[in-house]
Amino acid sequence: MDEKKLQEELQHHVRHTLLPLFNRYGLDYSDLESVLKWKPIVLVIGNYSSGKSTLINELIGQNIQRTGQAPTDDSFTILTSHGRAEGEREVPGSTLVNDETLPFGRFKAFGEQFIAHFRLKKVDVPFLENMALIDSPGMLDAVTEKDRGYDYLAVLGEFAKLADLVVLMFDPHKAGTISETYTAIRSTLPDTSGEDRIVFVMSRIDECDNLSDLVRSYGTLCWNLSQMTGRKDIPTIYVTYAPDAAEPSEILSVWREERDLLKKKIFSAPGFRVNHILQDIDRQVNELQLICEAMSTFSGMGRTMLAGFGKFALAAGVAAFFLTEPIVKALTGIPEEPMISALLKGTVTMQHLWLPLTGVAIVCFVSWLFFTRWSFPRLVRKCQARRAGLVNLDSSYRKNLWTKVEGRVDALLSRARLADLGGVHGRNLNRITRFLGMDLQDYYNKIR
Ligand SMILES: Nc1nc2c(ncn2[C@@H]2O[C@H](COP(=O)(O)OP(=O)(O)OP(=O)(O)O)[C@@H](O)[C@H]2O)c(=O)[nH]1
Ligand SMILES: [Mg+2]
Repeated sequence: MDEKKLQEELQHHVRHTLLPLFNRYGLDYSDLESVLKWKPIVLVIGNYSSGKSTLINELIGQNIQRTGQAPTDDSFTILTSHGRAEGEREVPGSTLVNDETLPFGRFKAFGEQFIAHFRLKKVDVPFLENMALIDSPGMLDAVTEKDRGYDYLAVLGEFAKLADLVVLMFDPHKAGTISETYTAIRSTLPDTSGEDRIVFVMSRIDECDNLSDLVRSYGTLCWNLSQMTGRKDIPTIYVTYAPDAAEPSEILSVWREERDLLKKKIFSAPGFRVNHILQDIDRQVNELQLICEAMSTFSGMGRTMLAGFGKFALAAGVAAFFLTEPIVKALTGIPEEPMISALLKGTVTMQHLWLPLTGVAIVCFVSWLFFTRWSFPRLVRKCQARRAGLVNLDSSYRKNLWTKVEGRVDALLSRARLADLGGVHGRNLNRITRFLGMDLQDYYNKIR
């Protein structure tokens, strides 16, 4: 199936089936909305002077991005065929973050300094019609937010959420020793982008004096990566060089194929888009399911309690119906003719009934007051205190998601009303479970 059509179909499905539920449970779905909004994105990040802009220029076939040996570029630049108006070659950040049709509205929060370092360049090459490349300022050592004027790593994280492929570049001189790179790999990227979306690249290999120098640099990068990712298995690292900048040599001819693989991977990014969207939907709907499951368990507990309380109130009501009158009569001497004797004579009128019914009404009122003012708030407090017990946390995946949503559950519980004891959460849970089990699976099958 055509990827673009599938994306539209998904967008429609999400809007109609899921958004009302996200709203109902107050779950932020702006990440998902942003991803659904626009075209596939490849984000190129890495050390300063690792060859990011050179690679982008090569892919595009034009010298569009400035390159240089020192930290050269301090802007995030989107390169795509998109243009707001005909003839407009460059769109400033202020326009990008205010354009509803683009997924960059959230970047406004990073402030003026960031917006001044954000832009879109319109490039008329066919492959950029259905995708966008993002060039980024190089990662540096010993910089603070103050130096950059905005939170660079947070910005990187936001772009990584949108990107279908994150190309992370190193060069042999600084094979993974830059502090911003360390933080990006250690925390920013794992939180925002799936592991399968990150491509590690060692560029500028022509600058290695010989093969053993190259092997040493490669080994250093592997070692540093394993330290940074905390994983024992080393991910694939593509090795590459820029043909225009490199002196031709025998070593390079061996790596030509690998360069081609990297380029192929980048050009095939639009193919990962639907998978990326499905992964995001999967994660967000699983979060929603956890919240709904917690609320459904809570409402089940509330209903059980209400049923028990109902039985008690019924028994108390029956007792009140028959006992109110004798008690009042014993205390005050009225009424003259008790309801029971009128009942036996078959002469019962409203006059005989008002006292027993008042007794029943008082019991109902007191029971209701007791339930709403004491039992229900107590149940809410109990569920808030032991909220992890409301859901099934049988896998580390669910435990991870739970840490993200338990605050939301707490907030929903603190606003719980008696209406929450109806079947609405159970029905919503069924809808969500059906979506995850059937609809989403169907979409996964379509892209296989
Ligand atoms: N020898 C050689 N030089 C390269 C290669 N790739 C890039 N260069 C050079 O390295 C320098 C840095 O390249 P850029 O593309 O500007 O690097 P960058 O990662 O965009 O750098 P910043 O934008 O500053 O972060 C430039 O002078 C390029 O000509 C390569 O494969 N081999
Ligand atoms: Mg650059």
